[in-house]
Amino acid sequence: MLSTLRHIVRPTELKRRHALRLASLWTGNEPIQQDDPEMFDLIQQEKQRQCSGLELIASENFCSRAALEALGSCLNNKYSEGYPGQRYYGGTDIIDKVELLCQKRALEAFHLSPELWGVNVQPLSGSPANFAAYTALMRPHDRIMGLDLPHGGHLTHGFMTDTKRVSATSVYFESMPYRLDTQTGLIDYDRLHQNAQLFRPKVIIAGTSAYSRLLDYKRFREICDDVGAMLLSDMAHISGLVAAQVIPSPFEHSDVVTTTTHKTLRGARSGMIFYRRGRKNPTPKNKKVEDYDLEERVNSAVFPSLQGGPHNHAIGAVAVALKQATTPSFKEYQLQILANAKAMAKALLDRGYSLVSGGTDNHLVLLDLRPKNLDGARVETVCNLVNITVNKNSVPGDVSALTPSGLRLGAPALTSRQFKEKDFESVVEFIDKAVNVAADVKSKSGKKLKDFKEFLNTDSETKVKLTKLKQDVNEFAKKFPMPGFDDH
Ligand code: DSN
Repeated sequence: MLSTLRHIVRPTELKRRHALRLASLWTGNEPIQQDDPEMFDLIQQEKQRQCSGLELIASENFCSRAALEALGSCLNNKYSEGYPGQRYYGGTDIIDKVELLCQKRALEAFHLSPELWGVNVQPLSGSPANFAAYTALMRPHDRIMGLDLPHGGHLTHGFMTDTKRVSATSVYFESMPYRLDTQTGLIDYDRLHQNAQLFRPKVIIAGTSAYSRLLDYKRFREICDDVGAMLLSDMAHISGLVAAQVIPSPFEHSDVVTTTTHKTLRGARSGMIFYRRGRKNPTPKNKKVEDYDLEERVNSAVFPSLQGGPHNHAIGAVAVALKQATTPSFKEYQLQILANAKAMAKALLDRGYSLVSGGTDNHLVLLDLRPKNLDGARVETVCNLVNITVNKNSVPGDVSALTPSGLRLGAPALTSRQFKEKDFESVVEFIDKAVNVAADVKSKSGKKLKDFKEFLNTDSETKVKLTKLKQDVNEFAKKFPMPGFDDH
């Protein structure tokens, strides 16, 4: 009996002791390759994907090595609820310096005087920054107008459908979108103005997620002044271009400016809210002499209303990127983004493609696939199989969000890999090949996206074409340098 029991208990006990021994040997200083080979392997795979593919998501970029080093630093370890000089935790003297440095660099990067602008660098990303800005500017159920998502706006700008208030912005506030003129693909400012006169919003948002033209901030300001609204500009997509002063800045005309920090700005993932300080400009309809009171409202909206401890590693890494954003090389980089986006637009037009608004003035193009009898979902699926990373996107007139007709293509990430105009012509050639595969498969498969995907995965002739295209894409992409990490 005893020996049987020993037989049952012993292996378990041995395992327990072995685990304990291993645990006692663990110091926390082991490299990830040793400590967590499974995660290490996934990271290697993702590195490979990034290095061997063509990254065209307009909101993505490759962060610098220096910023990634700050992101993966000991700054991650510190709690610091509150603001510099007024924290709810001890040991924050250095963290205070990190946050103050980030604030100072943020104002410098966007050419702002600290007398006229302040900045909160604690928002965790763009959506939290926007919701904090709304919380600062509005009471629940106050009215807001932003560009409709299917017309190029962002979810957080108040997106709702006929049957559902999708974004929390439309749940907690009353949202009325403005749209593009579907003929020109440009924002219909006249219509926005008319509707704003009726809707009387508290806040109008000048910001976009998939719009390839410049915004007329002066016009937004005039509309705001006419209807007594505040102007919030969300420059997330274009903040690098704004910092480099290669496109118009929203700051001159806005009350509040929000942004992410990892798109054209090329920093770590985070968010910022800039707010006006000092005397308000009188408007034709409001000549009262008043000072802005946004600092306290914005800061308390971020913490304690919506967030807890700031992500100090992200704030440190953003500070690094903001320093880079003041250099001549950064300006050159932003000019190259504009040149590359234009080259991509031209190459697409030369091949007979249709672009919403007919071209681009910024970092992205929005391809309308309807004339090709295709949609963004099918082309995105094919591109994915050959390591071209793009995203399907609605274009004006679309009804389905699942199979929208557009494809959004951005230049920032590949420009960070030193791609020039002629390289973007090659990129368009690869995209064109993927579109041709999509057209061929669509003509041979059933009506549904499911049928299309099944055919793609099973038809041997298509598989051969895709394998060849992927190989060509990989060979081409690997020739370019990758900032931030080594490709092995
Ligand atoms: N999701 C980002 C974009 O792709 O535009 C914005 O937050």
